[in-house]
Formats: sequence, C-alpha cells, structure tokens
Amino acid sequence: MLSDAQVKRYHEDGCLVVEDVVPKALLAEVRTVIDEWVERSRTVKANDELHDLEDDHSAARPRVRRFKAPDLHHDVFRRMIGLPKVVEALGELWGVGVRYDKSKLNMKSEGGGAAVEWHQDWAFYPHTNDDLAAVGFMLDDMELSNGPLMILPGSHRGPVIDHHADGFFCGAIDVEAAGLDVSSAIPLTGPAGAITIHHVRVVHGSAPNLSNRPRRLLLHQYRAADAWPLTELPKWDAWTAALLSGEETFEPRVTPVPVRLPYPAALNQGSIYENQRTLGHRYFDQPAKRAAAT
Ligand SMILES: O=C(O)CCC(=O)C(=O)O
Repeated sequence: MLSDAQVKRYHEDGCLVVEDVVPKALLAEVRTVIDEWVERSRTVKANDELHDLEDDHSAARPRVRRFKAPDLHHDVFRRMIGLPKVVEALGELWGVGVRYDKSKLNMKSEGGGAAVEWHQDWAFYPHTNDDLAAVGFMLDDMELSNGPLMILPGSHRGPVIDHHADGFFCGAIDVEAAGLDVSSAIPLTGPAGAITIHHVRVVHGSAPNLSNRPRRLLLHQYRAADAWPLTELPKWDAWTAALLSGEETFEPRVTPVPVRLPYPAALNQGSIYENQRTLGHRYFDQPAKRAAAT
C-alpha cells in the first residue's frame, strides 16, 4: 500500500498524507449523515455523549465542535474503521498486527471553528510501546485557510512534553513555558478522501477555521496489536474484537519510551477542547504567531 519513500517519510517526520483512500460514495454517505446530525443538533443545548458544542452554538445557528465516538452512533463510521488501505498502511508502518481503538469527528465549522492547542496524543494515553497512530479522514479539502492539522516534524522522536497547568493535566503544551519552537510545523493539506496518519508522540495542533468553508476531520485511533495501555486495563472481549490484522498476543511489547501520566485528571472533562480550557498561554489565540506557523 505504501511506497518505501512514504514509510521512510513517516518514520522521519512522524506523519504522512495519503490521497484517494476513502471511496467517493462512502464520502458522500458520511457527509449526508453529518449534515443530518448537525440539523438535529439544533435542539441540543448542552454537551452529551455525542455532542461537543462550540460556545456560540444555538438553535438558529447550530455549531458542533466535535461529534464524540461517532462510530458508536452510526454504522457508516464503523465501516471506515477497517478500510483495507488504512489497515494495510498501518501494518506496513509497524510490522505487526493492527488494533482499532476509538473515533472522534472534529467539525471545525466555517467562520471560527475551534483551534486545537499543540499537544502529543501520547500525553493522553501512554502505552507499552509507541506504535500507535491517529488516522484523519479528510471529509473536506484541507487547505491552509481552513485550519488544517499541523505537525512538528521529527517531534515524535523527542521527549514527552509537560501537558499540565497549575498541577493538573490539561492536554496541551504551553509553548512558551516549554521553549518549544513550532516555526517548522508543516500543515497536512490535501483533497477530501485523503487520510493523514500521525504518530502518537508527534506534536500537533490546528488553528481556528476562519474561512467560509467547513473543515471536517474524522479521526480514528489505532494501535499495534502488542501495544497495551498504561492507564486503563482493557476489557478482553472488546479488546480482542478490535484486532483488525495480525495475531492476538498476551505478551505486550515493552520498549523504552518516555512516559508522563495524565494525572491528576484535567479539571474540565468531556473532550480535548474542555481539557485545554485551563491552558495558561493559548498559542492559537495569538494571531501573529498563528500566521507564522501557517
Ligand atoms: O482536528 C484537529 O485539527 C486536531 C485534532 C486533534 O489533534 C485531536 O482532536 O486530538
């Protein structure tokens, strides 16, 4: 599925864009379901197990920030989990079997859809080894103007950076306090139907969507079959049912990875957007720096 150059690029940068992965009919079906969900959200007044709402959401102008765990709510998202090109690509990157974890749909609506502050997914869910990745299915064209995912290349080989504020986990990096230079960040742009693959330790984030076009990114998380979480014990039946390729194993592969645990838990729960509310210095609230990064 992947060329040698793509595999090399992933290991060097910690990310990859692969075009033409989601079949057009499936893409159209997903968009239809999302449009229906947004329409239905007019009657939703508070965050719940599916909806994570923008602060300015209203019945007149529905603004959903994220649909949480969309795969638990509609079959079309489940059908995207095991797309052969996705499972093959991850298997080629890791050299072992692939297990599905979970899903989220970041909506980043036109006219200001929320930023995601710089972070490493690894800070949220460290495992016994770091062969984990999030696959982003581009449901719209991702361009510089609509807040594409941005990645700091090579940062997946660096330390796990502090994601705490005032002693509590906040799921975000204070770029100034950490002395982190994000000027070399690269935007992961591409046409709808492409996927992004980003390494669990790579530093990434995205600016608000100030364009007049949507930027919907469906993120599915996957892990190597032999990577076990350090912060939650899996329930066996669901765990083994999530294996998409390769052999099941009772022997976690343990490698010398840097780990910081996400405790004490974030003061604001519900989603990364809520966790990140307590971050002291917000990078993406500073337009000059945002312009420099994009
Ligand atoms: O939607 C984005 O641009 C960033 C997504 C992300 O990193 C996350 O939700 O953890």
